[in-house]
Amino acid sequence: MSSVGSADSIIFQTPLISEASLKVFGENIIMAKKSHNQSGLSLLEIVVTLGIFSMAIVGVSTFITQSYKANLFANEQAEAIENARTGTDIMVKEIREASPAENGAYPIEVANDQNLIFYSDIDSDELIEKVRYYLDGTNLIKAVTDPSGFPPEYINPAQETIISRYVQNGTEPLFYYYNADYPIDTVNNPLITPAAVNNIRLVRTYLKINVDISRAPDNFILISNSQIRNLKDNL
Ligand SMILES: [Ca+2]
Repeated sequence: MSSVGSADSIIFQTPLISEASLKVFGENIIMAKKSHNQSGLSLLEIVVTLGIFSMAIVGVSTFITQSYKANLFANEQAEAIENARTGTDIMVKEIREASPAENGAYPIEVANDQNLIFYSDIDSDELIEKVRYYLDGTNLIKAVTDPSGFPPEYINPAQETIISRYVQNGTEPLFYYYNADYPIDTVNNPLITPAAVNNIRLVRTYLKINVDISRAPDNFILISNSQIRNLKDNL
């Protein structure tokens, strides 16, 4: 009996231990499986997330770079236009005040497409300077020669300054010249260059400004007119 009993108890006890052990073991397996499955999914998720994140970073970087470039172009273009505008305003006033030179020369000496030489008191010191505006590549240059000696001569070295950069006229004229019959006379105007200086009454400056030649649609055109006061026919 006891043996049976013990056998029973053995029989009885063994399943108890086995069941518990199996349960724990089974849970461990399930947990291990779960754990294994979780780590697998996480790795996949990490890869996918990293992929998406990388694409997002590239996208954001590209956007920021393009925005920065666009902004940089806009700022540089605005600055170039402002400089050209300021330079042109001064140039227009100086051309308007063109006067006979200290040595008696005619107010305008050379009137070509991209080269204008005239005389004007540009610094209000009651002496007439010789002024030259010309295009050198994409730079609009101003060259000023002070008179000296007696009788006065214009033999001093010219003081050159860059008035405007990024002038993209290429071969297009920087200056157009008009006679006293403009705007009625549209046949002879603008005058053929080099213009006969005696016929000039009005000078039109034409600047095409662009800091980046590859962005031609963004050309900024600056046009100004100078009616030369001392050459008006009614004086
Ligand atoms: Ca002067």
